[in-house]
Amino acid sequence: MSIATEIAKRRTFAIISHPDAGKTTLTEKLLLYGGAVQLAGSVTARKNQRATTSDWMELEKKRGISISSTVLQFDYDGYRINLLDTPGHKDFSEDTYRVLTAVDSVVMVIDSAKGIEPQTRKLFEVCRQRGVPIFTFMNKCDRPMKNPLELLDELERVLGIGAFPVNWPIGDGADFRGVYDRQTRRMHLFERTVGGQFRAPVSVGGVEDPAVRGQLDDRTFDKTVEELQMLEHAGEVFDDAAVLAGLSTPVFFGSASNNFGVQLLLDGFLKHSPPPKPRVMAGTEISPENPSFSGFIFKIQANMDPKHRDRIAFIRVCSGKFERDMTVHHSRSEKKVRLSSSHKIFGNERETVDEAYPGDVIGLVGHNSFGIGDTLTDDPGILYKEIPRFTPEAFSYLHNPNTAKYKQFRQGLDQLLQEGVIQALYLRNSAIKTPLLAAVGPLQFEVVQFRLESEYGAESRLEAAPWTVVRWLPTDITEDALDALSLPTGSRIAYDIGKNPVVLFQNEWSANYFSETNKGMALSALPVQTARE
Ligand SMILES: Nc1nc2c(ncn2[C@@H]2O[C@H](COP(=O)(O)OP(=O)(O)OP(=O)(O)O)[C@@H](O)[C@H]2O)c(=O)[nH]1
Ligand SMILES: [Mg+2]
Repeated sequence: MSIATEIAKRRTFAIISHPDAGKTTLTEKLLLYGGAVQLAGSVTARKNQRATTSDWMELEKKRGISISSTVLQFDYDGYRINLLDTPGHKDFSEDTYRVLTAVDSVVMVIDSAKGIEPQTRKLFEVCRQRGVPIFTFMNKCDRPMKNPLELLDELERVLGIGAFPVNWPIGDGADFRGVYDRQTRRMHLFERTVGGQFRAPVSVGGVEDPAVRGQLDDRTFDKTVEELQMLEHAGEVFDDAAVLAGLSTPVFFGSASNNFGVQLLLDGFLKHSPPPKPRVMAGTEISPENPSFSGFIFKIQANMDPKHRDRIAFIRVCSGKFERDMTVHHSRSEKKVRLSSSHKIFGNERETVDEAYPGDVIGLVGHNSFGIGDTLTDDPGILYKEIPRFTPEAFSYLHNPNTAKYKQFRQGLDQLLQEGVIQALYLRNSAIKTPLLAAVGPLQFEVVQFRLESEYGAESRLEAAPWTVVRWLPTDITEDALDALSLPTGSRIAYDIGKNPVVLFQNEWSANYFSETNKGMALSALPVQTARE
């Protein structure tokens, strides 16, 4: 098969939303269509515990939330689908944002009882900035929900995106009867069954068909007919170009936990979502058909499978063809590396993969020098700069209470630093060698402690640190200039892992005061990327 054919059948997307809207549940149900029924449960380890359940999934199970993104690849209806389930909690949003750099479209899940929630809104903004097409799934229709017209209105009002309902819910909560497909004019009846099976669609000319009419009480019927007429009257048509430009979102209603409306979503998504697009690099476009292989690492995770205590670097292929055992240029080390251990990933399961094409996400094992954001390519002229950086807002010391286990403690911490779970800072002129951890949110500290203990057998103790704001100083600042800075009370100078100087402030006010008293000293809220010698 030609590379163009391979590219055309790839669909790479992320599922995003506020915590608890049902992303992981939806992911699991989508897998049923990829013939992955027996494995579907491995995504939600907290629901179906499997023998291979890894430790970090153990933590997810305990807390009932996703703490890290999951990669799944499967085939459906002639497509090769790369699906990424993301965590909704804002403390883990760095991982989610990195995933968004690796996908070509997203499915935004909304809890129909709650509407647009804050985290959904933030993630949406990132997608809009990147021009990523968005498909919307209004979930939990089996529970009392907001008026569907109001939900559409929220999309338009709160997010400022046009909304086109592809299907429409009939009733809700205990009275939820199914969805009406506005394009095929077919009604899909919902039946509550254990295990979330669904009944085959009933084909009708319209809701007035007696077979369907008989299923609905007068109130539900009247309401549905009225709503559908209103939608028709609005006269909006499905606009593919607007969807691809991220200006309009196709909306599907359903219930993930009941596996209802999931196939309609999947089929509608595949029909309208884009295959891999060219990537822009320093103003030039790298087309997926470019004969040179290229891709970038957007995620690193160790110890996913307790049976193989190793480290996987996830790469999104952007151009050319990947072949196992190929030798490529690694941007960070500027060295040639041979990629011999490549895997197709399915949750925490893996399988050797011999070739991959643009759009594919594959896992590379056994390269400790790989870092998040690195480019791997045949053509050293290609360098992707896709990975966003975040400002930490939570700070805490991490003590090692057991000196006999220092090695394990250090090894585990270094791994977690490489995964980008947290950053480490070291106070200047300090005798204390305890690492000061910095993270986007405090739940990450809990993840660090849990993983240190379960994966490295190292205990740790957290101690609150008094800062809430960090700012990077110019990298070329001299030690004398650092001595000369006038620091507000309670502020400290520290170094990041690349030995770049930063200032820690107790609050925003103190950071502003510093800028006033140290005129001309530029502070950056984003971590600088260069490492000082
Ligand atoms: N009633 C009902 N409950 C649902 C539905 N879909 C998901 N849930 C429940 O909602 C809860 C959250 O589901 P998850 O799939 O874990 O949510 P999530 O979006 O992955 O959450 P995070 O990953 O933590 O952001 C679980 O208890 C699900 O069983 C649905 O269609 N109807
Ligand atoms: Mg989840």
